[in-house]
Amino acid sequence: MRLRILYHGLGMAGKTTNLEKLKEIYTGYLSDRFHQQTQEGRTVYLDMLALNIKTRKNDIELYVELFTTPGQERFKLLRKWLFGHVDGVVFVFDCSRNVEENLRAYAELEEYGLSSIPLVVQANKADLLKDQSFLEEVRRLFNGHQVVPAVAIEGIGVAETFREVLREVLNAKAVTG
Ligand SMILES: Nc1nc2c(ncn2[C@@H]2O[C@H](COP(=O)(O)OP(=O)(O)OP(=O)(O)O)[C@@H](O)[C@H]2O)c(=O)[nH]1
Ligand SMILES: [Mg+2]
Repeated sequence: MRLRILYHGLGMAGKTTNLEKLKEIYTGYLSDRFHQQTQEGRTVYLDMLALNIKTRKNDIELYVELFTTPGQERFKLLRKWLFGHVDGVVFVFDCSRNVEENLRAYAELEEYGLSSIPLVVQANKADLLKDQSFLEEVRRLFNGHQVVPAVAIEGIGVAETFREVLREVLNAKAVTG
């Protein structure tokens, strides 16, 4: 089964960091990696990581492609294409930025018709949280979605986020056939 998962969020939210860490965690499962094009640490085009894994329950072989969207506004067309071919989304919420900014990035998903597909929220940069009640606010905002706290740069919460979105995507597939 082929699955595509998109990591979306504000520029600098930690999308690429998630893929870098997953690459380390799933070293033995790497299929390929191309299209990475960065300039001074920013994703210019897009990142992609492909994994060959098996489901634990019924041993189904999965080919999972993970993408990140570039933060820059000028890749609207690429985004439109990407967003049209996605099975699940990780919304990387940047806890070091305010809610309004993050919600603007979230609104882009709705614009592209991705609001009804499986979605997991990663509350990233949890190390920069001054106030734990902020996390509660994020949970309230995304009521109905899983919110996984993470410090992507340390690899914390990265695998949990990926497993959660995979679980939700597979559940959705099982329901829709
Ligand atoms: N403090 C902290 N910094 C983080 C964390 N995760 C990522 N960063 C840093 O945030 C910056 C941006 O991370 P990237 O992964 O490149 O972000 P991105 O979302 O891919 O950014 P664009 O490709 O420009 O959209 C880098 O300097 C990372 O080291 C985290 O959990 N905590
Ligand atoms: Mg990036």
